[in-house]
Amino acid sequence: MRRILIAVRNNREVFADLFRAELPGHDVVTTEPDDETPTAYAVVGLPPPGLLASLHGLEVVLSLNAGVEYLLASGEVPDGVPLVRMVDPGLVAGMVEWVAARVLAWHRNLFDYAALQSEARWKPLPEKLAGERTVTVLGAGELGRPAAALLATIGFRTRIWSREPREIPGVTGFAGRDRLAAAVEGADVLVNLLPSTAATTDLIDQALLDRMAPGGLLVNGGRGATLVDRDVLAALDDGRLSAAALDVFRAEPLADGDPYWGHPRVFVTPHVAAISHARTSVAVMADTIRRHERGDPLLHVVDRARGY
Ligand code: NDP
Ligand code: OXD
Repeated sequence: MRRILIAVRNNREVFADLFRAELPGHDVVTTEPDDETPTAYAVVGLPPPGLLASLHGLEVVLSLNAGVEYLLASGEVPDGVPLVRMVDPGLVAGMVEWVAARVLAWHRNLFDYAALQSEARWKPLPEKLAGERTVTVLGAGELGRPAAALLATIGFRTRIWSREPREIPGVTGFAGRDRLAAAVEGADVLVNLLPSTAATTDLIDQALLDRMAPGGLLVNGGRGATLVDRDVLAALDDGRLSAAALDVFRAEPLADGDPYWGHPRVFVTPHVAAISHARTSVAVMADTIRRHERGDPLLHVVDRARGY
């Protein structure tokens, strides 16, 4: 009976019951084992330091998160043990909805109308058609591709940027660092859905923001480390950006007193753009375990050299 350790932070018993239903022949535990039985599978979000290193017999580490920079930085996933990141239909749906909600709220002046209502002011604002706006999505992965596809379906002129060329109907693709500036040139909206890696750290800086059309929107659903925060705040203060919708931050939770909290043109959500729902994510992770035990290639294994 192979052991599955559920070491997620919240709702461990909910996850464990769903795993027991999916994989009845396995020993599903929710506390750190103190016996000699190997732990074949560890299901983790942000595990406490030392946990992964303390397990023996690990065959696969299953991340509840799509972004795995914390796990890679810990150095605790043993060499040779595959780390499988979360790719889950619930997570995809959440991110696509959150990105569309933020882009549409800005496009239809809903942030401004909320401010006008707080002053009881009846003031129609100039409107544009979606087809008159350009949106650039950074990251053409599991989340970036469907987000860009929906924005294009709504009617926005949509571009996407990735390392390797990716084709999405109705979306203009750009690939490679030397095409980043072209991807962002004249964009009204910049959406970040990149993973946090050495190559993406501080990528969205003053020089890149200056490529956008004046008065645009920045949407960050990827990771906080991709933004140079002082450059974002400066662009908001002088009107180069008219708003920023931020879900992720360099340090989370966002500290008391952080300038983002009080900025009238910053719209903060607490890393909830897409969450791993227990039901859908356990179905995906159980499928990974079945694949492993059948000897089929695993899907969504993190490339540690690339960092995602
Ligand atoms: P994927 O690994 O599927 O996609 C990553 C994309 O980024 C790929 O298109 C990849 O290019 C591109 N990319 C990576 N590095 C570079 C680079 N240096 N230059 C250009 N393109 C690059 O990830 P997901 O779409 O599943 O998730 C993206 C991120 O979203 C996660 O890593 C996580 O940080 C964040 N996230 C945030 C959540 C939230 O609630 N806010 C929830 C879930 C995820 P290529 O296609 O060429 O490989
Ligand atoms: C993430 C996630 O990577 O919640 O942010 O999956």
